Amino acid sequence: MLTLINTNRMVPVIGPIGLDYIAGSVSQSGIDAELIDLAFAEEPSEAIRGYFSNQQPELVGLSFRNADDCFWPSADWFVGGLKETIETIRSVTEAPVVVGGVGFSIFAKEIVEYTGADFGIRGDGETAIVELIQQLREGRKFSEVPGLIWREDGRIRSNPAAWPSPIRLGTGRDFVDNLSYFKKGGQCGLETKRGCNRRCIYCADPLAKGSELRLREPSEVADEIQSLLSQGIDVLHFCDSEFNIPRSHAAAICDELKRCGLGKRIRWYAYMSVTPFDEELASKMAQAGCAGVDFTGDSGSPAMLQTYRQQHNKDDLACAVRICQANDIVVMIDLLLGGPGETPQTVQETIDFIKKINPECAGAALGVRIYPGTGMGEIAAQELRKGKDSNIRRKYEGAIDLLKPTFYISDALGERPTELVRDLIGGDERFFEPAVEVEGETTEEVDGSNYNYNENLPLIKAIENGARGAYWDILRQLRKGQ
Ligand code: B12
Repeated sequence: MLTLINTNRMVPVIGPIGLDYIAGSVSQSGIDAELIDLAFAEEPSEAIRGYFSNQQPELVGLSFRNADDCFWPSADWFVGGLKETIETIRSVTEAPVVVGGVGFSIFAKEIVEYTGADFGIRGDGETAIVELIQQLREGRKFSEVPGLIWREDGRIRSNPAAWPSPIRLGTGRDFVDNLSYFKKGGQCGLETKRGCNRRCIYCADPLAKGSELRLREPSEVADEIQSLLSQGIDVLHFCDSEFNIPRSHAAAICDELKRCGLGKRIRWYAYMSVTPFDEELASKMAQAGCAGVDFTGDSGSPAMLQTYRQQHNKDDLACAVRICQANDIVVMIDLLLGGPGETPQTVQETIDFIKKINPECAGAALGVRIYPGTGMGEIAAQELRKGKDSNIRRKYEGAIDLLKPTFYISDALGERPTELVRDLIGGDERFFEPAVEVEGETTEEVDGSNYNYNENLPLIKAIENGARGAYWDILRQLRKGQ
């Protein structure tokens, strides 16, 4: 028997959809699985001790979604908590522990090392965990388990990431209490594909999901939506890195949802790249139930778009906003301010441009989380080799350790970059602003003006009061209503 544990206690709660998919695959292989959901536990260590007082599984699998909240200056870090959870598990069971999840996969070896876990699986969990259980039962040929990280002869060994292609996922979605997540988290996730073939310098998605696009059959996605609908869930968030890459698949998904009559029964949101996008796709999306899109806009400065290795230009972004609005799709633009070469002028250029193209809202995130194995990781390493650390922001002491929240904010923005950005925004309510530290607290705890979803109290309250949808859309409406 396999015991799966959701370790993500961030609120508003987001369902551990990876565990739903994994449980589907494990049960198809004839292995029983049970869930300890720490998101809903009052006292996590009590919940763990209580469970193991009368259960002895053959393997304990922990899902680790967020290594940190990726938000400066909050910089909330969760790997320390994961280590404590593993220590608690060790004190009550001899069963081996395996960790997986996006946050895990970005830092796989480092996390196995830091937390003392027996195993980790980098990449997709569905087939890898079944193979691990089989190898634990007989053979112990760990080199045959896709994506596995394990200890052998005092060192850590690893197999290539588990990114099977094509992917076929279970559609039952009945392992996790999705309805409770929906009521407390306002939306429910599902995927239409995995992987991203773009090379944006800051993005960790290719580390966790691979650079190959691994598509799901549209009919499988529609079946999954039917399962969620039958559980009472009708507001969804596609969990693809970018829904419209490739465009043909996005269009095929929309066609299928329309064909099944789902477009009128659900509302959904997605992350999207600014290109490829056009009238026809927007119209298909609207007919398939799309309520809103969060574009990876990044910047309104051509120089910064090039630095980030974006494929779109300013005109594409302006055009994408117009097309959405013509199709009643609400638009959020995610900005990434403070990257290499950012200056007060490029920030001003971006903010002025966003004001002009007038999306419903824009997130002005300041500070780029630096991940090892990305373009940002290389830039930061090069600067550090030259003895330059003035662009690096962090809250921890000692040597720079990218496992811990480490950000890049161009020093050209001066001593008080947050104030600079907020001044340029000038109180324009379409923008979610970077948070300012107020006596050790960040402003989201004070006035809810930013869009860190970690402990976002106004958001939690709105969902309790019945709000549903993407968080930026709920926050946007809250502000309008004020
Ligand atoms: C969609 C999304 C969102 C949506 C979620 C909508 C929803 N209803 O689900 C929203 C907008 C709400 C969101 C919010 C946040 N997100 Co987000 N999100 C994503 C995204 C794009 C997809 C996540 C997902 O669900 N994937 C699909 C599932 C099925 O995949 P999975 O969880 O990885 O599971 C698979 C494997 O990892 C593995 N696995 C999982 N568990 C286990 C367990 C075991 C034992 C094993 C063996 C394997 C295994 O198998 C699974 C199936 O193959 C990812 C990036 C990405 N492309 O993955 C970022 C991402 C996870 N988010 C991230 C962050 C930071 C956040 C926020 C903290 C941001 C913030 N400050 O507000 C919040 C956290 C919210 C919360 N309560 O947890 C970061 C985490 C990075 C990090 N440093 O750890 C990511 C990686 C984006 C990024 N590159 O920065 N997010």
